[in-house]
Amino acid sequence: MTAFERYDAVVVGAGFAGLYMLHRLRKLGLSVRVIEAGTDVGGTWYWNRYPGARCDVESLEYGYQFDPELQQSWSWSERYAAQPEILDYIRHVADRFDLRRDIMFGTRVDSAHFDDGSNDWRVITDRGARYQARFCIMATGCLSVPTWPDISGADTFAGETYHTGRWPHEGVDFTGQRVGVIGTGSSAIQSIPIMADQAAELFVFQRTPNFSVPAQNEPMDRELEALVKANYADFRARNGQMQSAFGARHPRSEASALEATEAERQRQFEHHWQLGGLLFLRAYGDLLVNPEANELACEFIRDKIRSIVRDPQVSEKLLPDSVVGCKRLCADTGYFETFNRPHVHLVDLRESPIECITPEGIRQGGQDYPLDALVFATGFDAMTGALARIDIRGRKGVALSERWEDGPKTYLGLQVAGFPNLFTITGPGSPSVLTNMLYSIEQHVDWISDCVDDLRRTGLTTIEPAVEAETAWVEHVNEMAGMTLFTHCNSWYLGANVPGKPRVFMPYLGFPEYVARCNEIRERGYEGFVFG
Ligand code: NA7
Repeated sequence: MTAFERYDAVVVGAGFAGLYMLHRLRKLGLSVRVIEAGTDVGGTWYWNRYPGARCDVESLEYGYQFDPELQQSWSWSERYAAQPEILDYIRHVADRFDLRRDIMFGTRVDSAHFDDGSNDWRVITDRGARYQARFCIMATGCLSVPTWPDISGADTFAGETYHTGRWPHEGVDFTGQRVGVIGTGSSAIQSIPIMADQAAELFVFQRTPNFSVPAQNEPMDRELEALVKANYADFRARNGQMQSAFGARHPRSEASALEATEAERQRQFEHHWQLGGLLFLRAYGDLLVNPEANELACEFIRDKIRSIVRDPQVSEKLLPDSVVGCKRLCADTGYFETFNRPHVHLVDLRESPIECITPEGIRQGGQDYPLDALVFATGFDAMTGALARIDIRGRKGVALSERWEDGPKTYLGLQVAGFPNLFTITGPGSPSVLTNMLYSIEQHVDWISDCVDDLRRTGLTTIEPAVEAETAWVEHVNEMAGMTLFTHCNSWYLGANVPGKPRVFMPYLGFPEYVARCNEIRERGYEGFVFG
């Protein structure tokens, strides 16, 4: 058996989080090994190559801010960057900071075990590589494990099968084909208009109609870019004060939707519809806390759908009946318009679910839909999925899966009691997916780097949360979510999209206070943590 190769730190994942972590740890003089399943850097943006994949946070806000020169030199072509451009950016960063030489590509981590004797982590990969390191940092992403629903006959389908989260690198040409799409989440809503351009027939199998607001994407406004670049630090700082760490140019109105007149409301909603995408939810301060206020926004969007989709029977089926913003609001380009095209068909699974997949296509409601290709746009085992797929064991061999049997438990979303020196970048219990991911990633990486540096300088070996601090934090995360409408639907934030997953609201609602809290905790000598 090969010996364990020794590093100061092992980082799992080479997306935005893993790359910056590597950069920071190197600056501290640590030896680092990064392990990445993909054959290149990019994480989410490496895997999600489906047509139309695009970020819902503006490009000017979605890059790293740790390096002012990088920030100045890169130029985005659109208001919202598409996947190929974001991947180019990440590759550029990897080259610029010479990061690739420490990354092992095409390799998955099978296990990470804490060794009580040496206080080190022992990490073993699917290619038999063995690493031993003082720090083990999970940069495994929040949406990196695709879910394939358990539909009988799925493996008998004779045509090609795809998942939006695992799209072939060479792309797919659906020209002339009969294509079925299962799901109407963000990935489906972005890709359906483009697939419809190619396919001869497109069947959309919809279980839950979704809220979507046009992204209002456009070529980059060069004047705005110049303005932002002239004061980038200030622009970033203002974004950091927003509840979601983006969009400071369009702050949320503090007014109540319930107190406005009908005419005022229409104007305000229309203005935010024109701003586009996630900014729609900034129209009023109470949209995500008051069900009545929320319903007014829902009805505005439903009216938009009714006005866009010409066939009233189809538009009726597309009307969402839940809480807007409870699932992440989708940002589209021509989604509802696509249903006016004669070769695009909506199949409502609420009338009757998919019975089975056959070699020829999908059977639903006693009808067969013959297909040449089948696209699963069925989402991810979010936030905990990637961690659950690694055999992670802490002190005394206790498995993380056991500790998290009833849902993830962390302190600050950064660490787990009993798992010393294991860090989870944008882990469950941190603001992560409710914010601009780039902002939260950098904040976590900076905090972890400072922590590692503090440990080394003070000669301490390990850090982990005290159980009481972790318990209190988990309660606090739940309490914050409970004050909003985020628990009023079956979202992946709650794990509700994965059968059998404990229903726990995973991200932390409380940005930017969270950042101040992390900093204070460090200043007070890592309050709530214990050292070894
Ligand atoms: P989502 O948002 O989780 O959407 C998945 C979609 O797939 C959703 O419409 C689901 O319907 C549908 N789905 C899942 N399983 C089935 C089955 N068995 N039958 C029919 N339909 C099914 O994933 P996305 O990839 O679109 O987006 C994830 C995030 O990426 C997004 O929020 C952005 O932050 C970026 P359901 O609603 O569960 O009824």
